[in-house]
Amino acid sequence: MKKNQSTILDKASIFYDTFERKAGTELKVTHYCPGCGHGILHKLIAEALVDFDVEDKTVFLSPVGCSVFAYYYFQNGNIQSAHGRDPAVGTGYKRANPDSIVISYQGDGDLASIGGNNILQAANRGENMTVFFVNNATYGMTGGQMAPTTLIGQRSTTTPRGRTVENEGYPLRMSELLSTLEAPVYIERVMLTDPKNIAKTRKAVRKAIKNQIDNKGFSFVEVLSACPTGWKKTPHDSVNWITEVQEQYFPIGVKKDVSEEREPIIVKRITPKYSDFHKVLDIQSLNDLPDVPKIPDTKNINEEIKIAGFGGQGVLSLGYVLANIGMGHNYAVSWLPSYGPEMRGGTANCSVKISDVRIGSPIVDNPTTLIALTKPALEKFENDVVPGGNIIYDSGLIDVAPKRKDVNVIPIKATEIADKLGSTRAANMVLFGVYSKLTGYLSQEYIKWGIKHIINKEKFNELNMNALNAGYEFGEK
Ligand SMILES: Cc1ncc(C[n+]2csc(CCOP(=O)(O)OP(=O)(O)O)c2C)c(N)n1
Ligand code: SF4
Repeated sequence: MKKNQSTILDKASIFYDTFERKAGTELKVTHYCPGCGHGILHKLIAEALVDFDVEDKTVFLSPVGCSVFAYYYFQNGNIQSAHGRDPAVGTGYKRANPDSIVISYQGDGDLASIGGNNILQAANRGENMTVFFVNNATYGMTGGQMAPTTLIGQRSTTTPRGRTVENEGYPLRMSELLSTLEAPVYIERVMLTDPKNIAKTRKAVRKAIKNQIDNKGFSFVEVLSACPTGWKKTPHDSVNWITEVQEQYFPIGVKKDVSEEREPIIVKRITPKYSDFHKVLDIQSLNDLPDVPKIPDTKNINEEIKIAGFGGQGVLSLGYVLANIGMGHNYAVSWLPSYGPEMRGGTANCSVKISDVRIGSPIVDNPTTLIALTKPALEKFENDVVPGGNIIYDSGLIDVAPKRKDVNVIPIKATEIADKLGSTRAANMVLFGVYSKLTGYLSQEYIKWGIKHIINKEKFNELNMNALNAGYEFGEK
């Protein structure tokens, strides 16, 4: 990236040379209306990022609103969040990448309305990020509806006769509200009206970014910004309206500043090896137990298992036991339960992944093995199984066979077998036995040992072992 300094009257190098907003076009101008404040604020932020030399580690969070297209202009990292969710997305990004610079750029609809709680919680946690809050007293993008910052008496498409206290309440002063919180470091309101105030905005922008570079915590700059289109005014009249009307209710100035006295918060990123996760989290690993059996070498596997049935059939616990035993074999695993609000009897399923490589997402869309314990479960997931995959189903409970011809279909009367062994509840262990025999990558010795320790209920041991053996022997046949 070419470097230039903002003192040179040139476009900051963090901006793309041309903007390809529409395929095949190479525009030199932004999409903002004449007189809109967004463009000026973009420029001030861009220049600060270049001058601080942090453009390569900056992530700009675009909101839903007129500035949604910021990613066409800034050539640093970009994330497009759902409406109002920048503070939550920024929190996640910053915590995973403490050395990055996170810029949350939000309109008043985005920040103070739909995302009101998001910003409040992020500010209250003191996330080390910089928030630019564009207060243009309207929803610009959607055509001028009332925003939480729309002034009393101000007309909008949803308050055609003007906002009233009786109907819509008072406009929200976000800077004042947030400055009552302990955690934020710096909160200032500025306005983009004239060179003097733009210079003040420039200073505030820099300070808010510098605070983040210095790990001081949460900084927030509210910018009174013109929306001539939404306000149905000329650019000139819009600027006058800010100083004559808007600023009366939203006075500019520093609302809170403890940047000098606040000690930097240095977050150390910990990246333990998989095998050390339990130590970091201070939980005991199954494999720390003294009698742990020999663990076979890991193989190249990528198992995606969906186990589905009703609550009470042991669907979730089968997945849980399976994932733990996979983890004991040193595989990366995930277990994602999904169930209705009922304690028993509602639909329940879980997704389990067991892999020799890192797992990006716990969601199983296309299982390599489906274990179905009810007819609705089989019908729901049958078509999702990968070609060549397995469908193991309880044929005592499900009276229709799967229609798929391109998968291995294994019917077993698991519940009936478990009943004969002493309890319906061991049906899940029968199915585990079939699965383990069929796939063959888990050690039987370890499975038996693991089940005892994971379930940890002495009185079920014998039943579970018998059920597991029954399934295993069935699988052999
Ligand atoms: C979940 C969701 N709800 C509603 C919308 C519609 N929507 C798009 S932009 C917007 C308001 C944007 O206003 P503001 O945040 O003030 O930004 P401005 O356009 O004024 O810069 C709304 C409600 C949406 N895109 N997504
Ligand atoms: S509608 Fe308003 S906020 Fe949106 S680009 Fe136009 S002037 Fe700017």
